[in-house]
Amino acid sequence: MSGALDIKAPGLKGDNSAFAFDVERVREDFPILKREVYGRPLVYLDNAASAQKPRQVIQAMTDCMENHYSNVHRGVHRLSQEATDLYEAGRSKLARFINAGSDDEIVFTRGATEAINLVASSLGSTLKPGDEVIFTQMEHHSNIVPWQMLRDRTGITLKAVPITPEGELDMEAFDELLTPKTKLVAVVHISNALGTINPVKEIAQKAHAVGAKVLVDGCQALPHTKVDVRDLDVDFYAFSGHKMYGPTGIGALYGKKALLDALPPYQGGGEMIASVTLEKSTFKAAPHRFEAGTPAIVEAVGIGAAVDYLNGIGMDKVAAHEEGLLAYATQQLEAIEGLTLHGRARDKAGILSFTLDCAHPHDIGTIVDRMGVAVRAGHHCAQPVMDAYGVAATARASVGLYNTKAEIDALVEAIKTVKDFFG
Ligand code: 7TS
Repeated sequence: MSGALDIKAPGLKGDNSAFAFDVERVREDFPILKREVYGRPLVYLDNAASAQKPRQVIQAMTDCMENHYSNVHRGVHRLSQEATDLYEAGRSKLARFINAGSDDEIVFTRGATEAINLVASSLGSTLKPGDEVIFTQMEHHSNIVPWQMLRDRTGITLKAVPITPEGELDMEAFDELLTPKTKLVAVVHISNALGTINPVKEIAQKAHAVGAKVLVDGCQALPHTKVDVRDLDVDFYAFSGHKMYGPTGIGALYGKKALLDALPPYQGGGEMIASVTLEKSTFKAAPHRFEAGTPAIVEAVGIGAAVDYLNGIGMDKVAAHEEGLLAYATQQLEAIEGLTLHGRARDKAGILSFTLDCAHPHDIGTIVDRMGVAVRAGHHCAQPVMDAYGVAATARASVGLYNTKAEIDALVEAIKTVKDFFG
């Protein structure tokens, strides 16, 4: 196929972004997309919950386990050195992917949830009653609950930025909430429930002007768009591997080096110490001071392979493909009578939350599943968003780089079947 995408095999580096985006070629990389569900081709539109894995990621992890596996950072033997090199290479790839200042600014965690809890625990231990943390009504529960738990432990004050009917952050309200008492602003980059892309660069500038730090939950952003943490000038950036075509069990916290080094450790144990006596311990510098115990070694290799994979395509091409799908899906869904789309931000990613006036979201999810279409139904761990729209739940289709217009058509057909069933 002339001009077609040539995704490289694992281990081979190179930027293929000069090639055209050929979605059929991309789909070949994802073995699971060949399977059927209830006798119909799988249409996977639940990428915001977790994305499928290309064989390049699967093979890189298998290769690590078959040929290079050992514990890391502690062995003098050959395999331990190879495993350590592979593990650290995963860190380097992530650092370059988000344009961190150095590899030391990437702390491996279990995922975004643990990355946020790390900040809430470590930075949280430096806060005092009267200090304020601002989050937003658009957060996933993982960027709400840790702050409420911290408030209950320390007596800090929490403030929430409301959202507009279109599903954007109310920036005037944000300006009013922000004061010299604000120590941290915790905000989602792209909302998992609405698809809204938030102005995190502007938020960071404003927060820094009052001396506050900024933590961005980038879970939904990294798989879909180019992220440059230094251009955004955020202090912390949290994300998960499994949403960016990598494995579960790994993610990372980006943090500015000076900030990470100044924070107390999160968990204690092996590998994070400089020295231990029965009386006291001293700790390594970041990132190792935050990585107690044996880490997710094979998964670090997998997330590195996912970065190679995305770089091989080019994030500009991924974003453009998904923008096309979003525009098409929005147009198609809007044409369905009785369907309400929730979240109409001007700057939006490929997430379509909707309700039907004739059917509950769980019924929508169950019936479209019988037609091979996987969407999520529920509150999407964003109950305050549901409250804002006065609904208990929505059905949500979320696109990934391998989705096609034909799959959007399949979704639309499936929704029409739901309407016929209940209508
Ligand atoms: N932040 C956002 C914006 C998310 O979408 C999610 C997961 C998380 C944090 C938590 O990520 P984890 O990997 O630590 O669990 N979101 C979803 C979702 O939308 N449906 O299932 C999980």
